[in-house]
Amino acid sequence: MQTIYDSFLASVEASPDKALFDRPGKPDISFAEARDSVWRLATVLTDIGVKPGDRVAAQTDKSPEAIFLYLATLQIGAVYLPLNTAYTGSEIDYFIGDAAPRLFVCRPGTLAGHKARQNDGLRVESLGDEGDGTLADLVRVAKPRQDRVERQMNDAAAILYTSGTTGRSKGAVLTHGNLASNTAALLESWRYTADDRLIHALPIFHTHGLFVAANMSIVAGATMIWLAKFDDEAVIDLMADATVLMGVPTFYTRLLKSDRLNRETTANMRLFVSGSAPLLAEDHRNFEARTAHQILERYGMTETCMIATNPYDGARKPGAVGMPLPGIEIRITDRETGALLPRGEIGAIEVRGPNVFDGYWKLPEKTAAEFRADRFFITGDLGQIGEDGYLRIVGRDKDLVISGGYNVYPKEVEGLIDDIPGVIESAVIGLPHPDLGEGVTAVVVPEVGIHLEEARIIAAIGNRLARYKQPKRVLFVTELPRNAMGKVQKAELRKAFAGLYA
Ligand code: MLC
Ligand code: AMP
Repeated sequence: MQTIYDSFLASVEASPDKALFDRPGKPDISFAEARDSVWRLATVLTDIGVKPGDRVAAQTDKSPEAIFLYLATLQIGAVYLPLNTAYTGSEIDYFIGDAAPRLFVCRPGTLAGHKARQNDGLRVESLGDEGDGTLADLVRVAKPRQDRVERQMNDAAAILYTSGTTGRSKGAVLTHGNLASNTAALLESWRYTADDRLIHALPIFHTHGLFVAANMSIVAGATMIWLAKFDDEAVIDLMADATVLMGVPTFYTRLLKSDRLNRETTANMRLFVSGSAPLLAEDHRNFEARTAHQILERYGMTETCMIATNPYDGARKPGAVGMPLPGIEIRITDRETGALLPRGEIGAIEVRGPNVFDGYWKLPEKTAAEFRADRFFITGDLGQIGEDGYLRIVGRDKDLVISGGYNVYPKEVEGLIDDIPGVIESAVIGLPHPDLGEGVTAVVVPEVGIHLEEARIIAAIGNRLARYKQPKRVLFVTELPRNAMGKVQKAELRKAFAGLYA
């Protein structure tokens, strides 16, 4: 098995002149041009003092240059740490404090503010999506560094932060072996080759856009048709010249709203993939009726990369996430005892394989708590394997809302709302949302005699929490439903307000 970086070099060798990035309205970037930029970036990173094992954190807009930064980081044996562009200053403070990166790359417009963080151990530079930024200036005059630092499969390649159900976000450390093995399993399962042309409309700071979509294209030697963000009409326009789309369920909900989604506009496409959140069975069926394509739903997680997929050949079943990828084991266990459950019963989904991460950054105890003694990782999802052998996810054993494919951890939002004067307590829940799958909703108990307003609650947490984590609606109640143990019954709240966004 080769690292992602070595596979990238092999793709360059195989077809140097082929486009890695096809950018509508802008010149293509070939594999060889990409390698040149990566090599010059590697020189810049080395000159800055980034050593093997050091973290390179990036909060950049989506651009080919950000992918070059990722590859150059791997080339010099450092660890890539991408950050959601929606994170606010206080969220960034936490990530930088926790991960202690050697370099933090931000957007040009935010450089002045972030420069204050620079010190002997941390360099701050900027990188824009138009070839701009202080890092891009250094790259322009740098000589290419061609050699690469040898890495083993169990060395860290990346850290992705994922929030915990308690406390702050945890950094999931992914190894070169995790990324390489998962990419190989996906290429085989989805028959992805150098002939594919992927519409890349996902953000590149999460597993889906970076370790599934981009890694697969880099390793296969395929072309990515590069969109800064998802736009349903632009995606439909591009389908005539593309073969694959990977998206979160909201992509498909929005595509279905367009009159132009039909057999003709999708005729050139061979594969539509959905993941990161449950795809509505209704959307699966409507999509097939309109286009004759069955969306292929798969299941994954930051800590495990991709776990299961519906078959490429064979039935892609609505509401199911299919079978484990090659080399990966899945089992369903009793939530409390960990005992294996008979086929068909609902229990905890556990996974083992070369895809499963190394552990949480500097948190050995939290890591240990989420693994069984035999190295199965407890996903926190609840599921069932049917007589047909397909895995179905039926719920979550973790308090988590997934809005448009982004995870929101209620505890983090509740903590901030509870600090607002006049609030006794709050419960943050996800309610069915026609566009985002789940809409983040806060149910707040004000102090007796205190009048609180929805807008004031949202404004009070506004600059401390990424926009997608903020409640779409705030509801006020006199008390929260509790069980005999005093635990807030979120299921009751979800039932009571189920129609809020209908
Ligand atoms: C944007 N907004 C969201 C949101 N995305 N609010 C809630 N949930 C979201 N997901 C807010 C913005 O802050 C803004 O608020 C308003 O909605 C419009 O912003 P926008 O930028 O125009 O939004 P849009 O482009 O329409 O984005 C929606 C989206 C995007 C669904 C296309 O969120 C997206 O690309 N999601 C993909 C997430 C993803 O890649 N997840 C994979 C995680 S990996 P306002 O109020 O300021 O207007 C993983 C593992 C696995 O989970 O299995 O893959
Ligand atoms: P993240 O922590 O962002 O990687 O999110 C991972 C979580 O997304 C999983 O634990 C699941 O709860 C959810 N998820 C991913 N893919 C699917 C899917 N196809 N169906 C349902 N839930 C999914």
